[in-house]
Amino acid sequence: MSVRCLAWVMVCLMAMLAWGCAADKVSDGETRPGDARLEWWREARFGMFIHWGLYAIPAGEWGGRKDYGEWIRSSAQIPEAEYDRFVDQFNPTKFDAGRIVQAAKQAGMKYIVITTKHHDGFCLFDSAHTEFDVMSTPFKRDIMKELAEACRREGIRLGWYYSIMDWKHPDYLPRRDWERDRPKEGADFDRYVRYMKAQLAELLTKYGEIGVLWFDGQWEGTWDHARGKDMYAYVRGLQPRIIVNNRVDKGGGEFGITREGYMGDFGTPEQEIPPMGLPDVDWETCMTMNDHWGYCRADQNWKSATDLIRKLSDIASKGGNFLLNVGPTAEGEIPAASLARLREIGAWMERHGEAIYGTRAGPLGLPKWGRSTRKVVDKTDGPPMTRLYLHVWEWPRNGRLVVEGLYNEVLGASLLSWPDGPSLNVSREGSGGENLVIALPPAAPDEHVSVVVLDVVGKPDVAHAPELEAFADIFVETVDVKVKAGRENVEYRYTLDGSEPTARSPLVGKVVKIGDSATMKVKAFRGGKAVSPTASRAFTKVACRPGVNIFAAEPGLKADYYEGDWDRLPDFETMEPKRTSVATSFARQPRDVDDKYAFRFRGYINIPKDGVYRFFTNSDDGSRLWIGEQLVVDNDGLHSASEKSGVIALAAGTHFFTVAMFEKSGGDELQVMWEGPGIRKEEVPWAVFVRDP
Ligand code: FHN
Repeated sequence: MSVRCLAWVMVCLMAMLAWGCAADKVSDGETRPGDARLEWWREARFGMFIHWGLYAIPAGEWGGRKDYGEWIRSSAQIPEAEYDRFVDQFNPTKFDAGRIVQAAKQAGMKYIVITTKHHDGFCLFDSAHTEFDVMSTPFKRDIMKELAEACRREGIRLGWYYSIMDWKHPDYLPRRDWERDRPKEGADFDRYVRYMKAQLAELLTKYGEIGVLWFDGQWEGTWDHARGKDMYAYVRGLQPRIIVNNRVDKGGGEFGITREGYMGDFGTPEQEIPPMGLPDVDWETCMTMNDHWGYCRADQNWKSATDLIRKLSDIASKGGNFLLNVGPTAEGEIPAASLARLREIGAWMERHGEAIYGTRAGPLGLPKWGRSTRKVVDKTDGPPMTRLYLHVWEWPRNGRLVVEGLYNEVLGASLLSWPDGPSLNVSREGSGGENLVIALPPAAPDEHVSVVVLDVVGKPDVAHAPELEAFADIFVETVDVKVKAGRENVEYRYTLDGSEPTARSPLVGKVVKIGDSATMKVKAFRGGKAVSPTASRAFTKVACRPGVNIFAAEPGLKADYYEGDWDRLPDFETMEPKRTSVATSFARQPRDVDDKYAFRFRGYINIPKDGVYRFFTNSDDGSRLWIGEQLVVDNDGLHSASEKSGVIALAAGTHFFTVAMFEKSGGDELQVMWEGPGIRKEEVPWAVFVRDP
């Protein structure tokens, strides 16, 4: 290469380097646990859920009712042979994968998750392991193959929904309790899991790269944590970069968020949005546009486009993804009412997608006027900047948008839908100037949600009340209290007599050790001025509950077994158990039915040291835990597997111990954990339980 040519190349390289430096780097600014696999998914924020199968043929109508959906086989108790007749009727001649994928893309959706096999066991793909699939229908086309090709063409990520529960496969257990024509003799659940794995191998090797595996139907007793762990590893082995939801396992707790120790890359709240969001957790709300996942002709209870856009705004403001469902008809088309909403959402996303894609949870909580999301802009010519997107749901009539408790220096404000428009005037109000006032034009730029872009210097500096961290509100000798750090350049000052902290109150060091009952109040100060509301928490010094004397004890607990149909725990003191056995585990106890039963475990617990203990139960359905007559954990009611806890001060020694649980239908978890002096949270070891002989 000549010297002249080399010089030109050097000039170009330098120019490229300079240009590269000149471009600010916009990101969500977070380095989160979990690996890069999820980055595209976190960036995407918005996807399409598709529930489609044989159930689209009856379209919700059966036996005079019109309100069924994808559960119609089970809910209407349709015998297998009668339901199988739909196979010969499935011929969605208007199905066009490209049109469906374009509808998602134009709505601003970045990924699609479709039911390859729902609970009825029918497969929308060509499976070598069953005849109960689309190739046995008049349609005879591999719908998943056509969808995968359309997604590749349109640059949309594709995910598979796959139901663990299967009402067709002879090896799946349990049967539906109304089924009389499908005896369970000979059923082999391990053989069913091998069938699942064989199908998943087809789905993960024949259709190219799959972005998400969305398991469902994990709640029945035959599926357990061990199988969930094994299945997660199996799927990741087939496609290492695939993202797997938490319904592969049994750890979906409140809001479908994964409890510690369970598998799954993201939580799956369904038809709900966690009210306060879930910081530092990956989660996705899935939701229907009307009241059904599968097509229901009579269901015209459609959410408005404004409602759906505000749900998207709410979810993104809390750091979640939104998986919005469509249920295609038997002809293979997305219902017109769904398409109309997708178009409206798409028009909004065209102008406002920047406030959703690649953002992180907003720092402003739940202001009256709407929500917020944020991105970090690494400036090349100064400190990092935070770009706040203020999602204004209710446009202020007085033209003043008040953003409370935001201390950052403001660089500028504008309307996202009018990027070339004039900057918006920003002023400050409040005793410490902590409230921003943004002057807005009289009319809202958008009928659904308008977005104001607010650029501020540095990380969000918001006047949230300090968070006080301590093991419990009760203590025996002393309790250590910490303040959760989070804001830069502030001092936390406190009082213990319930008075308001001032700039002269003591500083909170690493920890505040409290030895007598007290109400601790904490406030943040900067330059002698209060820059946060006051946080307050009462701590009470208590005596340890004394143990009881017992004269003889055998290992284990007595397990009383009851049968009945409850929505809450009954009063077992008024009931005779069907039988009583000895338990050495809270897991699978011998029972005569799969649903509508209860257990009460009774005996004693040996407490090793004086101190405050926190007990937990994780159960589906309700459970409660007592020490003596004192109710310590109340986790009662009808719910999926979820965890509750309570605390009690106990003296070293033996204490009466009772746990009760009931199971109405579906899953039947019961786990009992504890945490205490020298004990990190763990399942209570059975060595500490004893019972009367
Ligand atoms: O039973 C299914 C239901 O049919 C639907 O598929 C939803 C979507 O998440 N998941 C289960 C209910 O939790």
